[in-house]
Amino acid sequence: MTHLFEPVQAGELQLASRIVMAPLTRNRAPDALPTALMATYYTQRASAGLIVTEATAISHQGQGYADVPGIWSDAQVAAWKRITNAVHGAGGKIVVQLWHVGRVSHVDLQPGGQAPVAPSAIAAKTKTVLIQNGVPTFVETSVPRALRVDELPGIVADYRHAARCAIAAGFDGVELHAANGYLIDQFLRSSSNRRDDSYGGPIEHRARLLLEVVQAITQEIGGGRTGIRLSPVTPANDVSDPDPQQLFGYVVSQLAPLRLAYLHVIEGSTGAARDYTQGGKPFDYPALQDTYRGAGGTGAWMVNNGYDGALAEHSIIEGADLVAFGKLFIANPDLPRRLRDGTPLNTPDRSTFYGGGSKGYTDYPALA
Ligand code: 8OZ
Repeated sequence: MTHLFEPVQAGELQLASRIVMAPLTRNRAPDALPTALMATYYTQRASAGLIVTEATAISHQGQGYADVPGIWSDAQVAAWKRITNAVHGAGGKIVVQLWHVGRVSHVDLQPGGQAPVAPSAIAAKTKTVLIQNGVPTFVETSVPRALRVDELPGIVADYRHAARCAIAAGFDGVELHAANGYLIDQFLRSSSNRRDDSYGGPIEHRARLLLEVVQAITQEIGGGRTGIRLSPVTPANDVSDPDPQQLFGYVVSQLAPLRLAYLHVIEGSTGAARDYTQGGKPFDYPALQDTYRGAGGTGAWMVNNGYDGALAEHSIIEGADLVAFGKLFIANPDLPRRLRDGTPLNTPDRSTFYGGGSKGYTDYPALA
């Protein structure tokens, strides 16, 4: 495990190793406010080269699950500041993942009980979680309404505002969540985007919202503090596209000039098969990276999905710059040390992934 422990520069982020804590939804922020327990959880994991926070809503409308945090209000900024201070005090680096769920929501989570918003009025065949009488309960997502074109500048402005809040809260940067079938990915993929205006139809139209959002964020905080997460073939949250290679090749070529800190690519089906494909042929990730580099992209290349230490080491040798670990970081607060020393890993407990308190959150043992 030598390569994983080399320092690396990702835009303006100077990282002590290639080991990243992946964004992980944990549903422990009632009223969308980060808590002291979350500070403990993240600080325990500060030996990561970089922490990406759990997906964090940019606005009330961007919320889609019970007890996920937000980053749009002064109270949220103050609460996150305690977390970034604690992580920095422990020598870590942390960026916040900026999230708008689009149609993956429920009227009970939306302002005024309104319908969630989406590129088109097509419901996602997927579930979300509400707290009903104190009990986390899976429910079907609500049928969304299609966003009017004159509403899109407001959404871009919400992302920009959240990026400003992130810096005010002391984050080292932000990661734009453009993956896993949430709002930006709903615009990208043709199954969820049936628009016939300048935001739907050809690839260049479907990528427009993503590019406007990245431009707004980078204007606000600089490309060197901005990363982006993509999932070219995941079926998560009921999205698909017949030609992901073309679609995401276009996206990364357009991102190349923005001098982003990193591109974070989920390989295969999120949290599941790495060899999952859409569009009838295997997705060529090295070709995607070549397209980005060929277009002048300088950001670090971060890979994710089902990595263990050996596969991670191999991927760095093959040209990845960073590897994000999810479930392994849930169960092993000192994951970098365990990977370095070859120490056995704790096993994650799925029953405590979403919601609850310290059990399965801050009580996994670290080595003495
Ligand atoms: C698991 C449960 C809820 C949300 C993602 C933000 O898939 C999520 C998520 C994961 O990106």
